[in-house]
Amino acid sequence: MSNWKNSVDPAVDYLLPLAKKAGIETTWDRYEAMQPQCGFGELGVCCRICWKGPCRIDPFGNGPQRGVCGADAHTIVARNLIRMMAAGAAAHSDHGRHIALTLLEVGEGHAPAYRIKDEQKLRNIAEKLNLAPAGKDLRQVAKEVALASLEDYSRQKRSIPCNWAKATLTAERVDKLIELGVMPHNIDAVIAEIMHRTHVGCDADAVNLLLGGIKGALADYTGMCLSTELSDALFGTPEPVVTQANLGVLKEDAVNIAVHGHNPLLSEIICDVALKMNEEARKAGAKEGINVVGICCTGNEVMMRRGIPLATNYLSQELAIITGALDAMVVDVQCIMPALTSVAECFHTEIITTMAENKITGATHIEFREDSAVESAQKIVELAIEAFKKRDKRKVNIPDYKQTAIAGFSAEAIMAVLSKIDAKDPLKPLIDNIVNGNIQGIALFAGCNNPRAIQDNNFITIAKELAKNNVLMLATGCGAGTFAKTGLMTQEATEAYAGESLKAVLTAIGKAAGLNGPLPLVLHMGSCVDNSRAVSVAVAIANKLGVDLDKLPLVASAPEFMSEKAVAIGTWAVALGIPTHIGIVPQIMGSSVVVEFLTEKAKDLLGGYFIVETNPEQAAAKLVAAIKERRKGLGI
Ligand code: XCC
Ligand code: SF4
Repeated sequence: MSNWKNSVDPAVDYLLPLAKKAGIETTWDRYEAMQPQCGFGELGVCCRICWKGPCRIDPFGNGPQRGVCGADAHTIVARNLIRMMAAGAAAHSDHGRHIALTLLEVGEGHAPAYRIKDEQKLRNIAEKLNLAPAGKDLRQVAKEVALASLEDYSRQKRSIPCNWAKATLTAERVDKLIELGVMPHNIDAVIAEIMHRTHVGCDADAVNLLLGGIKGALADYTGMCLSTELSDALFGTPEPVVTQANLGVLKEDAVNIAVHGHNPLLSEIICDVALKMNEEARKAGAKEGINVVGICCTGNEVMMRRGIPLATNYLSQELAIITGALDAMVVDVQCIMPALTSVAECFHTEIITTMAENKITGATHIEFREDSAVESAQKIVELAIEAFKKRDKRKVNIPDYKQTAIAGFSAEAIMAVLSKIDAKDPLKPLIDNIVNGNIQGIALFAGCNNPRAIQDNNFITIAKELAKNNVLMLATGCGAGTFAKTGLMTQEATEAYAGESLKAVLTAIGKAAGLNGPLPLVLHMGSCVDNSRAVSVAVAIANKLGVDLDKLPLVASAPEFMSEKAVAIGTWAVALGIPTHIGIVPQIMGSSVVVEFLTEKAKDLLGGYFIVETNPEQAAAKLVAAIKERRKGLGI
């Protein structure tokens, strides 16, 4: 792979040769060693669902066309795909359950480490869920909201939709999803149903399987949505905050602790505890005390709520250790490379797992429980300080790369900014500018990195192209990480890359909001679960215009996706009516039925559809075309 560039991140470029020299393997080495990857797997035509298999379908038509049980390529591809959606939904909604249970504890007065930081948000949620919060005591409201959320995991009546899905989408969309039989009634039941219908000898109709998958993806949406909103009630609704991103945020003279994973329940407490333990760190010789930094979506969570700097995004997580300056990496759930402990063996870094269901061999496990969150956090910080004492100064190589990033554009924050222009009707300036074409449309960037693409390159290339075409951009997850690391979440980026009319609008709004210049080119909306924030903005616009989501000039892109969660997110975006680009060829190409359904038929059924395009320039062109088509449909 000598001509292949691994990443456009300069910090990665700086550290990879050092890793190579030291004989430390990274994800890119393992990716290279894995070539060529299995062609059957790439097409999705390998089935391991029962032990009569594994079975694989010959894509050229010469060998077997059916598995031992008789399943054809379409059934096999569809089953594999919707199991991924179920896993994605399980991940997001288990995270959501954890937050909802904590909120319940707060309501019942059992979780002293937590409190309701944003009372107004909690009351707004209660309104949305029709819980009539007026006059009720805050703890009572917390309890009722938690129970209404947990109902979405336990309701048995199939005819009653999930509270959160119903309360957060347009009425027209809710009706459509119910009519198609894809509206979830119970997140857990829908996930179980996917596992059931894909068991050997069950659903063998590819389209019916895909509809089951779409229901699972909408269960994923439900879990993400409640996860985001309840986290805001507990930890505060994000507001714009200026911070920094990339590995240069690590400090030579500090105890560096990275929080990595997804769930803010522990990382929030670690941030609180770290503030109180600076003196201990200084006593151990760290002149600058404790420096907490983030990785992946835990990083996004604490970045947007607290301005904690973001060290890096998914694909370069190992490199945080290779700087030699990271004293502890605290991980919770999802997207944590099992390789971390092997890399850490070459350094003094403590890898600390915290969740009973997520351990890594070779890591130190400090179990996190809501009722003893502060004690766990203290132990973790103490361990980091101990590790710092063992740091080998000769191995420290902190890349001198970091960029300013403005994070924290929750839907509420966007409304607050817009209300500076029109307090009575905050959406009006945005909608007026969409209608008059100053803003051509809105694009949401989501998803991961994948070594199948040059790290961050697809995100950056597409964003610059869309900016030129006056598209307003939002980002979450590791996509947000990319933009933060590369300086595209700054006012300067707006000056440099936005098309004239977009620049004028962002400047007018930014100035009205007292920012002394434009809004950043890409608005940071948060972590993966926070994709639901983009939906709430879109739903507000759709309701105001009196149209459904599939009429809006709104597109989504996951140009470097890899996780099952991203498969679920992409699918619900399509189900909500959004043209959704993916920049990695999905493992479905072995079935013409599945491909055709997701890229074409879905459009008639749901309004949304997948666009598969690995070339970022062409992807941008296709996204712009999708936006133009929508504008035409609206007659604007
Ligand atoms: Fe994971 Fe959320 Fe993907 Fe990043 S973007 S690699 S899922 S951390 Ni959601
Ligand atoms: Fe083979 Fe059918 Fe078993 Fe899959 S379910 S492994 S196709 S026999």
